[in-house]
Amino acid sequence: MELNEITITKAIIERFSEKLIACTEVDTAIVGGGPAGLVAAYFLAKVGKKVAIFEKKLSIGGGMWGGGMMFNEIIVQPEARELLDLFDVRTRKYEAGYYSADAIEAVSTICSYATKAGARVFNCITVEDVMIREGRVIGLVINWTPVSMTGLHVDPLTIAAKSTIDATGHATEVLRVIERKTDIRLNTPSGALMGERSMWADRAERLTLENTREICPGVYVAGMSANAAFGGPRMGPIFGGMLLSGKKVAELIIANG
Ligand code: 48H
Repeated sequence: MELNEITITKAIIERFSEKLIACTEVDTAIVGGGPAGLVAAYFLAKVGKKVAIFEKKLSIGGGMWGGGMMFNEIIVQPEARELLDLFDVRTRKYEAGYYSADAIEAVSTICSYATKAGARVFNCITVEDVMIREGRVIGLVINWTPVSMTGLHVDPLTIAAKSTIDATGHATEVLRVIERKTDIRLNTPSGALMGERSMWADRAERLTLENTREICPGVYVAGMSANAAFGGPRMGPIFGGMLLSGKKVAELIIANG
């Protein structure tokens, strides 16, 4: 059989369109495919929720690929190691309370679990705005990342979501849009984004979990974004809080129906 380039082209266009159309209305839209977003996607998809991750970069994994300062190893605490066990990511004890894992194995394996559980990942798509009805976020406004990178004037498309997770890391991009463009008050002590504080790993890891919650109607915050939203410190290249936050946010969404 001779390969036909046009058949390949049609197959890609049709298959991608099917995938995107199927995700124009989802149970949960996850903004950001870093560790928190990927873990949340897995736990939601596993119980049958329709989940789509929108990731602005070409690759998923966020800040986890680079470990600490591009030394591509991550460190996790015993509680998070159990989660890595569940994902079949191999860990090695460094000393009591500290386990290491290969960052590349962690990202690729967790993503594999999430997609095989049914979560869809749309890379190269930036969430640039939200849709609001009666004080609630009911969906997202998306566009190709190269559109914003090149400054092209191209109008976006929209996705309806019963719930949204801001898992955009340090940037808190969804919350920034909500703060800038809507009258919605965030569920933080100040009612606004409080901003990330300087490094304090122990406190930061605890606060990441505590601050993983619904931050305004329809929007949950997870991972580094939770620290930045609630004024928590950063923690450096320890990833247990990110992974456990992804699990917690999925559990909250499942509990809220
Ligand atoms: C689509 C977007 C948008 C947008 C951003 O940064 P991440 O890895 O986030 P987490 O919270 O899963 O993990 C944080 C961790 O990687 C980290 O940075 C740590 C532990 N830092 C400690 C320290 O002290 O520095 O992933 C977020 C993802 C990225 O891939 C972005 O490209 C993506 O979100 N993203 N995707 N639309 N508007 N904004």
